[in-house]
Amino acid sequence: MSETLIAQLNRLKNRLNELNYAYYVLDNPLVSDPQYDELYQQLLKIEAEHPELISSDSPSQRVGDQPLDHFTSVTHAVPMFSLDNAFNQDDLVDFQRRVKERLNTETEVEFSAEPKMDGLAINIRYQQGKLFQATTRGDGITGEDVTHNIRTMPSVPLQLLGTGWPEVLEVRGEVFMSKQTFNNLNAKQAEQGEKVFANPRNAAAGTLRQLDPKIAAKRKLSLYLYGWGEISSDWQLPENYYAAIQAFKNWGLPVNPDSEVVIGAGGMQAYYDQLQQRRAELPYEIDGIVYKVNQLDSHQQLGFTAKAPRWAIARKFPAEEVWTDLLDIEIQVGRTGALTPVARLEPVAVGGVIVSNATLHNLDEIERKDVRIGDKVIVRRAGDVIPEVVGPVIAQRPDGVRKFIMPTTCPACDSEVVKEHDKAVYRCTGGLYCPAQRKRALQHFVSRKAMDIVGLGDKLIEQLADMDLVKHPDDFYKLDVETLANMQRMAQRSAQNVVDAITDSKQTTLARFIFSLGVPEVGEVTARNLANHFGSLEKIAQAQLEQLIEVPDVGDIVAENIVTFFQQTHNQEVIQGLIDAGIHWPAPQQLEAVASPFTGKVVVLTGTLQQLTRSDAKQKLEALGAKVTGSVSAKTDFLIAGEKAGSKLTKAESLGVQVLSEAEWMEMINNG
Ligand code: JCF
Repeated sequence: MSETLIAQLNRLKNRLNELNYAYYVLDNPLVSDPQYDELYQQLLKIEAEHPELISSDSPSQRVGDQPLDHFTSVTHAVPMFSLDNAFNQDDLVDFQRRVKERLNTETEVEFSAEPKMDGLAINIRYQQGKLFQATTRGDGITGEDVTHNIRTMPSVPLQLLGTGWPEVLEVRGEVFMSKQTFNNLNAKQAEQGEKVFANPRNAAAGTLRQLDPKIAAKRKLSLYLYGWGEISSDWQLPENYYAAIQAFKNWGLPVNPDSEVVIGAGGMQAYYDQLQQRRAELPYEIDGIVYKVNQLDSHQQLGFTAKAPRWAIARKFPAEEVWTDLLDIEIQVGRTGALTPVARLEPVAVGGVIVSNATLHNLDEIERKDVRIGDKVIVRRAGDVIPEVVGPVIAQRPDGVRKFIMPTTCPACDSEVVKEHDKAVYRCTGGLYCPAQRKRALQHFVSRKAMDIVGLGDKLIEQLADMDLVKHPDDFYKLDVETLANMQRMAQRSAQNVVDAITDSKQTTLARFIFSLGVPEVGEVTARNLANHFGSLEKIAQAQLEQLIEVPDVGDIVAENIVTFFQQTHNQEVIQGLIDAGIHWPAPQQLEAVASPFTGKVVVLTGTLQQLTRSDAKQKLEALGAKVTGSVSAKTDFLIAGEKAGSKLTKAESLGVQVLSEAEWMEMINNG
């Protein structure tokens, strides 16, 4: 065997390991995907020609050929503990007080703070720098050997990088599935008629529980390390926890980039606040924050209770997923007649609010999830997302549950219900005859991004519509203070405020007016594009299909909807009524005239702005000819970062995207 071939093979393996580390752990790719593939192919070629040179730490050996036929139990060298919980700031203040007392100190304690990953705890043992065994936490004393699955995870090194690692190194962390991977996986599972997972945690658990490593290899699990088990005495732990974790990172092991060192209860609270804010936009799910005393000799002094270390605590976020009873399924009729099944729930706290209704989307979803009336169901509310029913808890299904049946006539107007061709949507055919559709159209008309009439709430509109005082949007402008003051929960003063708001709304923009009409599938952006393109209501109303599809965002179906809408005598009458009531807007500005540093640029907004709302800022940028998008990529020209900007800012900086503060942006507009 030639020495040079072995040397060449080792060089390739080392290079691939390094590139893998840069990509998966540092999140900072050094080469393009094809360049990586090319090197990998070279490795495969040599190994194919010389199978005797294949070693278990080769990047080609992540996925074993044969499924296991059973799992093996493994007793942990050092038990795996869980954590005590804190549910509010007071609990954290208490925690620090206890720590200070036991350490006999008066000074504020330094803590490491890290997101608490919602996944599964794992122990990974390296011997002589090579991945030896990976085990689940199990009951903390014994777990199961899942080495075959952990090996497939690209972020887990088969061979530690660098030098100086101990002979035996056990690292501990959380295996999880990113939100993105989870969504892709479920979409694929559904498409193939396979089981969909309730949440990323279950998907990760289901994946680790597979005997065949090919499944884990396909599902892209992730790992962040947060601790250690046995470590041989040839390596000296650093002075603090945070530094120990960073040492792991330098050996090629993945650690959470969002962890920080904070001081005292105040520091813990500040970290909680900022992470809570970013929770929805984090790429992974978390159920709280873990704080650990940073100084490692203090860990010795503090020790353990029966089940958890005294030097650590988990501050829980409000649960985003809870179980409750599904009392009934009712039908809600939307603005365009779509029938949406809505779950009536036994009220329950989820994501920090009390929820008693949740969407079930459509009949297909109900059937796919097999949700039945009377079931115990999993309810989810993440960030600002509308609460939804994830699925039934089959193990707790009571006797006598019944299946939901889609009505054949509209519950609001008795008109026939039709199923839309090729879609999951059922629709009431009642149109504006249907009181439910009328109410939704009225609510849309006054909504914030439409005519923005504050004070005309949903309940008030329901009453006005039920009493036939308002049938169509133009009727709002005929309301007087007396009529409104007679409504439930209204007084003279609030009635006057509503009338004032209605009057104020008469001065608007063409884009808002178009949007408020509620033409099917004409949203805020399309309405603005129509207004900019045509410049006047008459031109839009008279436009032919061919002219309409020239407008950005407008396709065949939307164009058809627009033509049909303006052809209907009834709609023409309502529009005339609104114009007669005095609704007006300024003539549109000539868009071509505004040339600015933002013309033709792709801009992303993030963080909290001080001078403008997010939607006004977006409008302003668009008026300057910019395209405003939601996420940062290599195509982004500018990121405008308000206060508390988070991951978008980090990403922009790593991509070299120009970042502007709100003030810098304003200055550019004013001078440019
Ligand atoms: O992210 C987690 N779920 C997590 C769990 C983080 C930690 O730092 C932990 C943990 C469980 C036990 N630390 C311990 C000691």
